[in-house]
Amino acid sequence: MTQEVYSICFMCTVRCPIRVLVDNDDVTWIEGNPHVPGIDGALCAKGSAGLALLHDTERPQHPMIRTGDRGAGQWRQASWDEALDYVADKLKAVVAQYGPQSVVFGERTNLNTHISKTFMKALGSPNHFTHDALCKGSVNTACRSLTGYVDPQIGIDYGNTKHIILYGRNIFESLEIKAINNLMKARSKGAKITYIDPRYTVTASKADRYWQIRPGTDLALNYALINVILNEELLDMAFAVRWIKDHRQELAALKEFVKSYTPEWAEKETGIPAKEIIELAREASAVKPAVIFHFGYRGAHHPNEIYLRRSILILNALMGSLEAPGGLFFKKGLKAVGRQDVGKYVDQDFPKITVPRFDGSGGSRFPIADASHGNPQMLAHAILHEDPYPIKALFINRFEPLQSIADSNNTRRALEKLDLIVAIDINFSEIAWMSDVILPESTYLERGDSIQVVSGLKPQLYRRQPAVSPRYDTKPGWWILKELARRLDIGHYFPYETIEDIWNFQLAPVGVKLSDFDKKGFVTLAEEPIWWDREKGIKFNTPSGKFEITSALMENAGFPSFIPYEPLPAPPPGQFRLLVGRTATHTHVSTQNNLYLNEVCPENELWINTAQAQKLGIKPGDLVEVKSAVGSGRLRAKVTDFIHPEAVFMLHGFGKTVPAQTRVYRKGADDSALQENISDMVGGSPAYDHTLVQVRPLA
Ligand SMILES: Nc1nc2c(c(=O)[nH]1)N[C@H]1C(S)=C(S)[C@@H](COP(=O)(O)OP(=O)(O)OC[C@H]3O[C@@H](n4cnc5c(=O)[nH]c(N)nc54)[C@H](O)[C@@H]3O)O[C@H]1N2
Ligand SMILES: Nc1nc2c(c(=O)[nH]1)N[C@H]1C(S)=C(S)[C@@H](COP(=O)(O)OP(=O)(O)OC[C@H]3O[C@@H](n4cnc5c(=O)[nH]c(N)nc54)[C@H](O)[C@@H]3O)O[C@H]1N2
Ligand code: SF4
Ligand SMILES: [Mo]
Repeated sequence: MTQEVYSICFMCTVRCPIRVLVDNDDVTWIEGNPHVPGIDGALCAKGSAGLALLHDTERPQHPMIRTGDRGAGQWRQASWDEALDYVADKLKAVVAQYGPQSVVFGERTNLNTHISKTFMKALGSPNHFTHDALCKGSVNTACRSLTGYVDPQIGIDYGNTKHIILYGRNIFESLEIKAINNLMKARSKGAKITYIDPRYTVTASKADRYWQIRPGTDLALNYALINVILNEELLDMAFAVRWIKDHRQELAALKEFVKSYTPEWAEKETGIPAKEIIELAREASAVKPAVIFHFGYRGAHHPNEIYLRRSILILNALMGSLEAPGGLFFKKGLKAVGRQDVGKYVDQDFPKITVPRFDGSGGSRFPIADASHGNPQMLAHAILHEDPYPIKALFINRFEPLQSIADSNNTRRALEKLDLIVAIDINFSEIAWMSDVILPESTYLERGDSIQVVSGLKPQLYRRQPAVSPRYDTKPGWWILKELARRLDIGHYFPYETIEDIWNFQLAPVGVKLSDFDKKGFVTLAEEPIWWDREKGIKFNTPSGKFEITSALMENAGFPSFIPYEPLPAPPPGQFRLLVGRTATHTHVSTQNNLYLNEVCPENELWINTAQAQKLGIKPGDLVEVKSAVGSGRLRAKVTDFIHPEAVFMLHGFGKTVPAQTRVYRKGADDSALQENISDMVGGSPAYDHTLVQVRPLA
């Protein structure tokens, strides 16, 4: 008989709710949860390819202990007891000699992050980091500097917008199902899309206005937009008076600051006609506050990124589009509906940790970056230079330091120095292949995870539950960490045996029962959307309780709230800015070897402008070498007018070196081997789009 299991997709970290059909302990069908508005049964290509992941024979099938040199691919099969004893013994030796701070734990934020953090706190190390800074650290800091909230606490009301402006937010390829379903609904009601990117993407093809901006010049565009809005008095004055701190002085100072940044000036910098910049300002203002200037995630990463993200958020404030239908809103959590938060093991009492973090996050190096996530781009530096102290052991869970941190050759050199590398993974990733022990996790279809709280206009709870039993000798991450903790005599911080124990512990304070999830796979805690009163009730979380154009967070740390525009020099002849991004059919670096997805997109290509390719003698499909100051790669050329002449582009996540991933082995090039490890030291993001590369045809 067919069973129906409601769960949560994990082919990427968007975590769409799913319904899985199961026959004889095998998955026969996966679809979006039809009960969830905005999902309406939809699933993306990656979500459907969960079936191929489940049955993949090219994933680790049992614990493995390295027998040959690091990265040589020589392993012996081990039982869980043996592998965990091995890790615990090594870890004890490292801690005894170098102290607990010499252990670093890196992971992609996931539902069990409260358990991983518990592990590190119990061990006595401050060095847990997540991927966050690599994804959107400067967005996080920009949001905090102006509103007091981090970006995950700010929602976007796609469904009711009348105009959305996207700066390299390639939303129809780098997608989230709910967001694009809602945006398509808004579009059918007449909403406009303006898309800005040096590269013509699928999103560009759906936009009403597309600007092929010169790479790295979005800040010039925004200063000019602010100039027009203030000079033509296009702003939402009622909102400004009520919610912008010291609005009179701040708006006057802002007007003065942008005085020389006219649309005509911006045209020279960006390549966008002045007339069109003025038109956008007027069009956006005409539908305010139902307008969204999307703060973006990954487009335009340069060392001054924080100022770009801040300028985007300031445009929203000028349009009054904060806590406005069709604009941005502040997400409401469990407290907003009078409930307590879900239980988290990390909220227990731990011995105090006084050593600083290894990455200088929230401290000496990145004073205002979000230290609850850290700055993983410092990993190689900290290991190689023992700065601020020796790092000797690395735990990696659901994260790929060898492809997700810029300058992977340097990361590889640093990892060589470690006494212990442990990878909890579902694939033979680059890091798994380089580790000493692989602890294979069961896939999301074979395991349950901690409860997911989805804050928003209506706070909701979701649950990932196992749809089928594990195909191989794999275990859930929460089990692995508990078993390891037990061997390190810190097991009492992990008071659970089963996933049901975890769920019950988490739900007890909320007053929700497990059976409440049975009918539809989720629990909604509000009947109607919760909006704060725009007159009286917006709870900005800044020191002033208002939107802070001059930011206390930035100024108190010695950073100016604004910087004069500094032109990004055009690349010298024969060189290009290397831009990177995602495709709809792959997740970052995880799915390239997936049987189905590999068939759709088996390798990456180098997008290069037609005129530039001609100058270099490159024809479509030619093999080219791309070289930066730190690395090189080879891939085929895609010669196209759809990219700005100053830039080249490649998809992230290819150029893999692990032979066990046979479908993708050595296909295409790895962007992380080319990118220089440069950061926005204020915001915290790496400047992934800043590197210059040379391109030459290979005979
Ligand atoms: N299919 C799929 N969807 C995903 C993901 C995935 O892995 N696969 N990952 C999810 C995650 S974690 C994230 S962070 C988001 C990322 O979503 P996006 O932020 O939309 O990220 P990218 O795909 O990296 O696209 C970045 C775009 O920015 C452009 N760009 C580069 N430089 C500039 C510039 O100077 N100015 C402008 N205006 N544009 C520029 C690039 O050409 C590229 O098209 O996607 C999410 N959705
Ligand atoms: N060079 C470069 N670096 C980047 C980016 C870029 O465009 N270029 N993009 C940045 C962005 S936006 C982001 S969000 C980050 C993402 O960085 P990552 O989180 O590193 O990337 P992912 O591909 O999401 O996942 C990485 C690892 O998780 C493993 N994995 C997948 N599912 C599971 C699971 O269920 N359990 C376990 N244990 N492991 C699992 C995969 O096998 C893979 O090894 O990268 C950032 N870094
Ligand atoms: S966007 Fe696709 S892969 Fe990501 S969680 Fe949703 S369905 Fe799964
Ligand atoms: Mo991301």
